Amino acid sequence: MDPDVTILRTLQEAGPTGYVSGEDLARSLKISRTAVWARIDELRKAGLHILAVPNLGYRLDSHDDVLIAAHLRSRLQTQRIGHKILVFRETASTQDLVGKLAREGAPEGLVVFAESQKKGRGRLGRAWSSPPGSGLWFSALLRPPWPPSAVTRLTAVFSVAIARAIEAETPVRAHIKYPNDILCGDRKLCGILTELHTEIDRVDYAVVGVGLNVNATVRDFPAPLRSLATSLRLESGEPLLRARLAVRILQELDALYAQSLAGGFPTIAEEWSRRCSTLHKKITVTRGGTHRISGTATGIDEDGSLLIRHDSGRIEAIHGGDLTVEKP
Ligand code: BTX
Repeated sequence: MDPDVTILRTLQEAGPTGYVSGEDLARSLKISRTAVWARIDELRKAGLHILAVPNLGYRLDSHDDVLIAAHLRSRLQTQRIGHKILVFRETASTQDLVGKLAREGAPEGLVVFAESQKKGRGRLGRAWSSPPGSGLWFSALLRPPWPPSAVTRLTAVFSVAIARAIEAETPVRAHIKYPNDILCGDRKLCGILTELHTEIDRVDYAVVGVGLNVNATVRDFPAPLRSLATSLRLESGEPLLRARLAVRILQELDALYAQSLAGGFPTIAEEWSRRCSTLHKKITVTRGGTHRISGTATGIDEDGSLLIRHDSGRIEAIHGGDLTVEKP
C-alpha cells in the first residue's frame, strides 16, 4: 500500500486529539523515521495540516480545501471504485485522461480528479465550465459486463449516488433531471457525462464524468451561465470541504455499482424515480437537434432508458436527448 495512505489512515485512527509517534509509523511502514518525516513534509506541502510535537508525535489537524489522492484513498473503504486515484492540478479533460488510461489497460475503478479543466466538456461537444478549486471535476473508469444498450444504467447509478451524497453531507435539496443533470430548483448543480467504448455487442469500457459545482460563487461562472447554474455553496450559504463530499460520492457509487452488477438495478431505478423531478409530467425530449418526442415520463426501464407514455397509451423507451417539461 502507498505509504502516504498508511500514514494518513493511522493518523485518522488516532482521532482528532490522538498522536502517533514517528517511531511507530516507521516500524509499521518498515522505513526510517527520517523517511516518515519526508513523507509528512510532502503531505503538508500538499495542504494537509499535520502537527508534530516533540515526545508525542504526529497529529492530523485539518486540511485546506485541496484534493490529495492519498488523503482521499485513506478515507475510502470501497471494493472497486477509487482503488487508484489520480489528482491533477490542471488538465484538458479528465474524460480524455481516463480514456487514454483505459486503452492502456487500466483496471475498473480508476478515478481521475482535476482542480481545473481547460477543455471540460458535456454532451454533443458542449463546454463544461471547470474553474480551479470551485467544484469536483472527475471521471471514473468502469468495465461493466453489459451490452451497450444497458449502459444508460450507469448515468442513473451516478445520479443516485451524487443525490444521496449531497443529501447526507449538505442541507441542500437537489433533484435529478433526466438524462444526466442534478438540479436545485431549475438551476444546474451537476452534470454527468457517460462515454462508451464498445466492441460489437459488449462494452469494452465506460468513462463516466462528473462536474459538480461545490464552492463556486456567481463570479466563477461565465456570464451566460449565471442565471442557469448554481453551486452547493450558493444554495447552502456555506463553503464545503470537497474531499469529504468526494469520499461520500465514491462510497455511494461503489455500493450502487456493486448492487447493479448483482442484478439490483430495479431497486436503484425506483430510487432514481423518487428523486427525479420530471416524472409524471408532460415532457418533450429533443434528440439530434430536431427530432422531438412528447408524452408523459413514467420512469426508467431495466436498461436505464426513459419510459414515455404517448397520448395513445403506447409506451416508448428512449435513450439520451434533452428534456423540457411542458408548461401546464
Ligand atoms: P450537458 O451537455 O448536459 O450540459 C452542458 C451544458 O451545461 C452547457 O452547454 C452549459 O449550458 C451548461 N454548463 C456548462 N458548465 C456548467 C457548470 N459548471 N455548471 C452548470 N452548468 C454548466 C453535462 O453535459 C455533463 C458535464 C460533465 C462534466 C464533467 S467534468 C469531469 C469530466 N470531464 C469532462 O470534460 N467532462 C466531465
